[in-house]
Amino acid sequence: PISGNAIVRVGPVNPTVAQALLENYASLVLPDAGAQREAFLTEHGSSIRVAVCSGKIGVDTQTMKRLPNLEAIVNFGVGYDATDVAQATERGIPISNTPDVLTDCVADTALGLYLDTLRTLSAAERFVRNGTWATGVNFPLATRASSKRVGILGLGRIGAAIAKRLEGFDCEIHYHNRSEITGSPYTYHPSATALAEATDVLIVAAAGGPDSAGLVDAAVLEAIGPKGFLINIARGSVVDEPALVAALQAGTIAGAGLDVFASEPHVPEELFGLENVVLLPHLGSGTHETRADMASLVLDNLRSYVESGELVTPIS
Ligand code: 8YV
Repeated sequence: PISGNAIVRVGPVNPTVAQALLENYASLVLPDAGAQREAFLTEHGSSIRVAVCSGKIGVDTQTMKRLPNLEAIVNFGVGYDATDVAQATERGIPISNTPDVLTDCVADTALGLYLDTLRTLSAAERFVRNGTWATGVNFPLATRASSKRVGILGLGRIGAAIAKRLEGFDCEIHYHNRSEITGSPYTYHPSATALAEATDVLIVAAAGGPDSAGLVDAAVLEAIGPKGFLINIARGSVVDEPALVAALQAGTIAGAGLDVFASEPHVPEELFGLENVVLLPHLGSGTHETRADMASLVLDNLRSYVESGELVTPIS
C-alpha cells in the first residue's frame, strides 16, 4: 500500500481532486517555488511514489529528477505536455490522463469559436453593448460558416468530434494527422501546409508536446491566406505565436479563434485591440459536468494505482 506521504500534488488541481487528496490520502503538496520547494524536495523527494498534477503544471524535467522513486503520474486533463514524458518513459513511469470524458465539451468549444470567429459574434455583442448600434451604424458583414472546407489538424478523439459536428453544418472535412486513418471518410493531406492550402478554416486539435511544437508556422499561416481562418483549441505551443500575431495584424489571415496560448495565462497584448480575433481563457473542458467527470477519473486512477499498482487510463 502507498501511504499519503508518498503521494504529492504538483501545482494547482481541480478543487474536488485537491480536497480528496487531503481528506482521503493526507497527501503532500509540492510548494510552488523557491526555498520552500527546495526544502520540501530535500526532505520528501525520495519517499514520493505517486505525483498528481494537471495539464497546466505537470511534473517537469527538474522536478521529476528530484523524485528518484517516482512510480506513477496521475494527470488531470487529456493533455500531459507539461510533464516530461521522455524522462517518464525512460524511467518506466506510467502516466494517466483523462481522455473521452472531455471530448464533447472541447469539441463544443471548437464549434463555438468557429461560429464566433467566422460570424464575428463577440465583436457584434460588443457593438451592441458599447452603444454603437444605437447610433444608427450597421454592423459589418461577416463570413458564412456553413458549407466551408474545414481542415482538422490532428484527427484524434477531439478532432473527430469536431468533424462530426461540422458535418451538421454541411462542411467538407479534410485532415492532416501523423498517419493517414484507414477508413476515414475525410480527405487526408500529407502536411499541415497542404491541409491549409486546401481549406477555408484550419482547426488545430493536435496534442501538444515536442512533436507538434510550432507545426503551424509562418508557411502554414501563409497557406491559410487572407480569406482563411485559424481555430486553436489544442495547445498554444502547436502554433508559432509571434507569426500568428503578425499575420493577424497584417491581415494575411482573415481571423483566428483561440482558446489556448503559448504562455498562459499571458495573451499577447497586441491581440487585445484586434477585431479579427476571438480570445478565450482556455475553457475548452470547463463545464460543471465535464470537470466532475475528469475529477472522478483522476481519483479512479489514483485509487487503482494505490490499491493494485495499475492505472485505469494510462497514456499509450
Ligand atoms: C484542462 C486541458 O483544463 O485536458 C486538457 O488537456 O487542456 C483542459 O481540459 C487542463 O489540462 C487542466 O489543467
